Amino acid sequence: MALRDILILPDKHLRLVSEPVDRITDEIRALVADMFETMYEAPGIGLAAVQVGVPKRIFTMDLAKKDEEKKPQVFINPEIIWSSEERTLYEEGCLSIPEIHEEVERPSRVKVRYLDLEGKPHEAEADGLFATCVQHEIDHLNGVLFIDHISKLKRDRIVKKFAKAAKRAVG
Ligand code: K1U
Ligand code: ZN
Repeated sequence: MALRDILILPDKHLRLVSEPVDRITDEIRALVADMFETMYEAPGIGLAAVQVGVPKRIFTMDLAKKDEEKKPQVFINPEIIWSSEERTLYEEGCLSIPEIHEEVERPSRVKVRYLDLEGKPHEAEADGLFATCVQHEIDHLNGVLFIDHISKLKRDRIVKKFAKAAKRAVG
């Protein structure tokens, strides 16, 4: 297992549309193990493969609270097959946009279809933070960031701030 670097805005790879996984190989299993290590170390509650530079339709998630046992979950080729009309506001963060938190409105409940690491199909009905996190991560697989759901004014400010920091980092 190894820690991988998390791509930070404005890295253009974050805008790639990830490709479906056609076969679960040892390489995919190693990637997932590295994603869990990277997500726990960050720390985060979710991580999409594209955030570590691998544009494949995979994300990891663990919504267990600090005092609870770890509950690692992996979603391969996830698809939202139903969304509620009802919408909820949640203050989101993103490991690729550190220290920025903004309220995002999304469907309150979704049904998600996905494969596990054995290639077995599953369907889950999600609400609360589970629903928010699934939608945030599937957005990553489509090259969408949570700042795309906020006002243009706020988004432009955030993008400018990160572009400036990236420029400073290269000297
Ligand atoms: O995809 C990511 O960038 C991970 C992101 C997931 C997420 C957070 C909030 C709403 C929707 C999706 C994070 O994990 S940001 C860090 C975070 O939320 C957190 C970190 C430690 C403890 C609790 C939460
Ligand atoms: Zn994110």
